[in-house]
Amino acid sequence: MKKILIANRGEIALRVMRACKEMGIKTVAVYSEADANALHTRYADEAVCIGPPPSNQSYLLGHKIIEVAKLTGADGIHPGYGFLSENAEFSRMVKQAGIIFIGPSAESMETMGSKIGAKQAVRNFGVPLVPGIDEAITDVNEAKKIASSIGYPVLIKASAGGGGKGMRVVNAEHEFEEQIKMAQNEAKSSFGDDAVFIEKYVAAPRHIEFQIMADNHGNVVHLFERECSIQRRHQKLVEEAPSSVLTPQMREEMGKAAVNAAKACNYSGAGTIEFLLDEKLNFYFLEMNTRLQVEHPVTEMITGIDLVKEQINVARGHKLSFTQEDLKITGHSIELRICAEDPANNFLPDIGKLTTYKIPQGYGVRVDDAYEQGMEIPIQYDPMIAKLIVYAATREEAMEKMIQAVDDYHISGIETTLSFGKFVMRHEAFRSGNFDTKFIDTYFKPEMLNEPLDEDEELVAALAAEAFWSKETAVSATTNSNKSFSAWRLNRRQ
Ligand code: MV4
Repeated sequence: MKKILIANRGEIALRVMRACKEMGIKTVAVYSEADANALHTRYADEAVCIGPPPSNQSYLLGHKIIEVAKLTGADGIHPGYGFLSENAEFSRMVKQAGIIFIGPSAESMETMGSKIGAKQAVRNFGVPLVPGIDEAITDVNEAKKIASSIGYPVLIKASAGGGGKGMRVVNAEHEFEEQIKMAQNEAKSSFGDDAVFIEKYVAAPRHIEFQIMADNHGNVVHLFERECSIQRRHQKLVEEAPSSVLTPQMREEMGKAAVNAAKACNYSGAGTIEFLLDEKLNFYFLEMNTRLQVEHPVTEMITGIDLVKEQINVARGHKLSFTQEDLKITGHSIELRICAEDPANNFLPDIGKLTTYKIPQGYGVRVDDAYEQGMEIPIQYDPMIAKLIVYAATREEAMEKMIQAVDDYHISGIETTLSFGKFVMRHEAFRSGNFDTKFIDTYFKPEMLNEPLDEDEELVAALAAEAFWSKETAVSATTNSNKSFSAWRLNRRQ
């Protein structure tokens, strides 16, 4: 493979391009009109506009992307995450065009894309499942009997659902029949597939996922776990590796189950097996993601493996460059997703112009981003603007490093989740490792973001406020004057 088209944008496009450049592989960027000046467009060796800003008129147009790959002579396509990264039809089209799709086969994607299909595939491979039914419900009375046998509350899930969509908790038998019918209707209208199944509801689970790498020579390894329980409405905000609750024995057991789940679908490339961990530390298979994930850097930091380079080498037919025995956890890594969202305003998107954008630096500080000072955050795409990743010898040091890196990250012009990251790092529940997927609902309130200012900060805030208000007064008194007063001059006692 001598030239790769990156069918994505933002930080992941740059991330993949950097790996390509280090490998001496040429890169092709595709971009929408909204990304004409984007960094990934400038960083690639070649860049081709594929349409107007809406994703369904640009980054989701598989046939157009393949056409650009042919025109530029790209012999590989890397889909990144999101967009077409788990689209089996696209990976087939790429293969039919004689181009290498850097990812798993269409068959693996399809097996794991259906929650019922994924459970049926892994259940005979020693992968523990949540007690429930692994078939689409056709007979409500039969399902009701099984729900009673596993015990309420139960969870109704849409097989084609994902990210929490299409889930309903049923607390008692008398609700069951109506909830099943509503779940089937909702699944039909949302996903075009009314297949639903039930599972025992695992209250307040932790979300632990295992990174998998598989080559086309029968080698399948896990690269340990990531803790992803700090989520808001199924959107991860803070991830770390390793988890603070896994014992070496649990890690070995879950790692084996993850490898077996990958083998169950003849997996190739980078993938992630998601587990639920209940309060008794029992783990259950949740689903498999057949793509490189946003949070892959924390795994890279504790293993020293460049996952994108491994993906490319697997796609070009190489064996994995390491065995399971070669892999060790060294240190601890934490990632904070920096999103253009206002945590003080229910995390609502807050896009705009980056009037200030200065990233932190230093030993063990990594920023995967895609913006420069002065750039506008386009409204059409995901509000994540960067990932702040820190690495240190211990979890305690990594938390302190994250706090310092957040303080050294200067963004103005938009609100971001930086302050939320600091709130998490300083919270006792997180610091002690005693948290689950309900952390934000349980502990976070917007007023907690206004950390008390220290004395100097108080003074500066007071001076700035006086400068502002006295300027207001001065301007109203000298509306005809076109003199510009510096804030300090305005600040002089009148
Ligand atoms: C569950 C569950 C409790 N019990 N399944 C959420 C999204 C989808 N990936 C599966 N999810 C869940 N499935 C059973 N049987 C709780 C969740 C869940 C969750 C899981 C992982 C991370 C965050 C979550 C937030 C809410 C609910």
